[in-house]
Amino acid sequence: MLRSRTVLSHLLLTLGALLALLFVVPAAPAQAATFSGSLAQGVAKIPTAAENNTGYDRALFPHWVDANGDCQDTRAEVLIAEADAAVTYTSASKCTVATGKWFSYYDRATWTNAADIDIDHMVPLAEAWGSGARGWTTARRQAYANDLGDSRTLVGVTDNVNQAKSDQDPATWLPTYDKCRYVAEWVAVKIRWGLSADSAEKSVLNSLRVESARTRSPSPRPERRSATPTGTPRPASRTGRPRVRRMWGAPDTCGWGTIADASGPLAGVGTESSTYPRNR
Ligand SMILES: [Ca+2]
Ligand SMILES: [Ca+2]
Ligand SMILES: [Ca+2]
Repeated sequence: MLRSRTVLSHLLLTLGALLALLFVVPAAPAQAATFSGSLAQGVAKIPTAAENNTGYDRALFPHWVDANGDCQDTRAEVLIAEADAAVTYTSASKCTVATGKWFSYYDRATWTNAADIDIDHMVPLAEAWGSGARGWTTARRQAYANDLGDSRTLVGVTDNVNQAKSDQDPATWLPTYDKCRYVAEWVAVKIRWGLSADSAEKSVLNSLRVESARTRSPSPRPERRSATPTGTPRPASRTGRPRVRRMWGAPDTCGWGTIADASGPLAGVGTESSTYPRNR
């Protein structure tokens, strides 16, 4: 009797376990860490919200920091990563970059003196503040301002072009060249950091996306010789692949590719330049 009761309770327990397995609620999938898609999908993914820049102060975004403690700050790390030729340093300690070779895609200018290159926050700090960063911790704002985790967030460009751009978004400022690439990278950064776009900005992003889809022939514009101070052609890419210059109006190059969401561990902090994806 005792034995059969034990067997029965065993059976009931087993049955219960099986039922529990059948009805177990699967854990909610973790939020997607990466995204990819067309520019149209990217633009649609950005929430529309009024931009409020009240209270913005550049000091709220600590930069340039030296997150990995090798004495090279974020500016130096980007200069080293984006250089098309070996860099030299201002001293034997190799903390500060002196010379190299950099191509500024906004104006298609090439520079060899690091002092002529500014590291542009693709989505300016004030723009980020007004598009969601006002609610972040200082640590997150520092991660944003020093993001070495995605080559699109920080871009080495001609210093006076960066100063002309200042805090503007695409509604009021676009580079002379490669607008398609610029807008795709702008969208990528906004998605990566979960930032919103104001309605004027959204309508420009949408109009550019329509324009890029409508244009069928991505015929390159002739280059201005004067735009390249050194007068030398750009070298072949280090990977051996031909350089693809993303043109305004080229529908196949307006996608925003794969974007890693920066909502997880603070992106880019401590990333060494050797792993920093090159911004070409
Ligand atoms: Ca460093
Ligand atoms: Ca804006
Ligand atoms: Ca370094």
